[in-house]
Amino acid sequence: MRLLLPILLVALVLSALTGCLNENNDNELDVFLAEYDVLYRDLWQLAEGARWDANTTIGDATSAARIAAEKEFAEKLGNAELILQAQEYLKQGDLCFKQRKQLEYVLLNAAKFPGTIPETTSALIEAEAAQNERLYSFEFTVDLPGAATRTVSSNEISVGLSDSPDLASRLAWWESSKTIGPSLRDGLVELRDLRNETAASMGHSSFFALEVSEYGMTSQEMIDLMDKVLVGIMPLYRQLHCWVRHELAARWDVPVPRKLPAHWIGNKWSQAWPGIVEGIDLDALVADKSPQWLITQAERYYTSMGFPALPTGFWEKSDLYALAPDSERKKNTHASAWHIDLDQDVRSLMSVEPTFDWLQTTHHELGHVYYYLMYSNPDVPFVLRTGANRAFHEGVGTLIELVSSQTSYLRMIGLLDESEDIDQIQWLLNQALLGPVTFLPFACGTMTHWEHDFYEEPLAVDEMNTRWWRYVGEFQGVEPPSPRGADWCDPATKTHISDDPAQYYDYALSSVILHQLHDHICREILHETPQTATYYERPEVGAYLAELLKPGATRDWRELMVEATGAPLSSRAMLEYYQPLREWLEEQNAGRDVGFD
Ligand code: X8Z
Ligand code: ZN
Repeated sequence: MRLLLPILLVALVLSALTGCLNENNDNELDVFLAEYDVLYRDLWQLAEGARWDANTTIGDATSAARIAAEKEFAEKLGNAELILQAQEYLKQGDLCFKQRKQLEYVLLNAAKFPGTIPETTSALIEAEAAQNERLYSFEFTVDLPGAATRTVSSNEISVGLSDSPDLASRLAWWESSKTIGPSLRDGLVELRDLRNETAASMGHSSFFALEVSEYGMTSQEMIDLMDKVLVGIMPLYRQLHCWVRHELAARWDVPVPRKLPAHWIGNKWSQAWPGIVEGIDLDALVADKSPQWLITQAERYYTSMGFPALPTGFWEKSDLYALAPDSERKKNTHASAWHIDLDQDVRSLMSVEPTFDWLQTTHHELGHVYYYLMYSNPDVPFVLRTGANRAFHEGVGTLIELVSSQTSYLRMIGLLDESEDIDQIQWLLNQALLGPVTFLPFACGTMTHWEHDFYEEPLAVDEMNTRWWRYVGEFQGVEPPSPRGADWCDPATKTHISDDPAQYYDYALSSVILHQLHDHICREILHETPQTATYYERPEVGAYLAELLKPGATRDWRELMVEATGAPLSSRAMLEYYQPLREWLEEQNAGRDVGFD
C-alpha cells in the first residue's frame, strides 16, 4: 500500500477526533477509508474540472475530455473489489455514523458509474456528455406576431414570457421555449435505460430509487413525503390559483378559465408566477444595476453575517455573465455552483443580467458556495464534503433568497425608498407567487411524480408527454395553450430532467427545511416576525448557520434538523408564514369555486 504510514497516521487522528475508534478491525477500515479519500479527491477534481470545461465551453473537444476523466473515475472508483470491500465493511455492526456514511458514499460513487458493467458505464458516460451538448448548443428562435423569426437566448425567452403584455406574444415565447424538447427525447430515453441498468447492477429498483437512497429512503417513501407536503400546501395553492385566474382573466378581458393556460404564467414551466401583483415591479428595482453589482451584493449579504469574503479564485475562475449574442462560445445557461477541488476552488456558472430573478439566483448560488467553504475543514473527509442531504444544500441559498427579498433588507441597501409605503399582504402575495406556494405543486407534484414514473415504470416513449401534461393539470391546475401530442417532449425542456436527474424533490424539501430554519432563527435568535425579518448585518445568524454547515455529511440530517430547530422536518413553519395571506385570499375569493380539477 502506497503512502501507508502517513495514511495510517491520518486515519488514527481522524478516528480519534470523531470517536470512531472501536476494538475490532477499525485500523484496517480507517486505512481503507483514508486511502479511498485521497483517491476520490484526485479523481473528483479531474472529473469536475473536465465537467466545468465542458459546461463553460460546449463542444466536442471539451466533451471528449470530460468523457475521458469520467471513465477514469469509473474505472478506479467503480471497481468491483472496492464495491465488495465497502459492502463487507458495512456488514459490521459496530460502525460509527461517520464510518458508515463514508462507506455508503463509496457505494453511491460507485453506483453512478459502476466498473462492474464497463460497457454500460462507458455508454452512459458518453450519452451524458452528448445530451449536455444537445442541451446547450440548441439555437432557440421566436416568431413574435408581425416580426421576422429571430434567434434568442434562454434569458430573453424568460423575460419575454414574463414581461409581454399581450397573450399572442406570450404564446410565441412559450412555444419557443418548448422547441428544444423533441431533439432531446431519444437521448433522454437512452440515458434513462442506461441509468436504470447501472442502478440495478447496484441493487436498486431504478435510478430514481438510487438517487432517493441518499436520504436513507425508498422511492415510495419519497413519493409519500412529497404527497404529504402537497396536502399541506394545496388549500393555500387553490386559493392563490383561483385569485390569479380571476385577476388575469380580468387583465386580458377573457372568461375565467378553470385551469390556467400555461402561456398566461410568466415562467416556462409555471414553477414561479412573476409579474402578477399590481404595483410591485421587482425588476425595476435592479434595472439600472450592473450584473457585477448583483453578485457582489449577494456576497455582501453573506459577509455582513460574518462569513469570509469569497476566495480570489472565485472571481478569477467563475463564469458569471451572459454571453454576447454574437459570441462563438456556447455555455450552459442554467445557474450552478461548483466545488472543483473539494477545498477552496469554488466557482459559479451563471448568465447574470440585471433582473430580480438573477439577484435571487446569485444569493442562491453563493449559498452553495458558502456551504462548500464551511465543510472544507479537517473534520470532514473529502468524500463527506457534501450537504447533510442534498435538500440542505439547496436550502441554504434559498433561505438567503427569502430574506434578501424582504422589504426591510431592500430598504437597508437602498433598492426600496424608505418613504415608499408597502402593503405587507401584497408583498407576501408576491412572495407566495414567486416562492414555495406555486413551486411545490411543480416540484413535489409534476417533476417528482413524472421522474418517478419515467424511471420506475419505466414510462413508454409515447406516454412521456401525455403523462407530463396529466400531472401539470392535476397538480398545478395548468393546461397547455393547445393539445401537446406525443411528438413533443416538454419535460425535457427542463434542464434537470437530463442533467440533474431524479433529484428535483431536493428543491421541494429545501423549501420546507428553509422555512423551519427561518422560523427558528426569527423566534430564538432575532426575536422578530418571520414575514419581515432579515439577516443582513446579523452575525449571530451567520454564526448559527456556520455551525449547521460545517459538519457537511458527517452528521445524520434528521438529527441535525432536530438539533438545529428543536423539531423533525415539518411544513408547519412554511404554512404559518403564509397564514395571513391565506386569510386574505379566502376573503377575496368568497363565493368563488376554488377547485381546478
Ligand atoms: O436549478 C436551480 C438552481 C440550481 S443550483 C438555480 N433551481 C431550481 C430550478 O431552477 O428549477 C433553484 C430553484 C429550483
Ligand atoms: Zn441550487
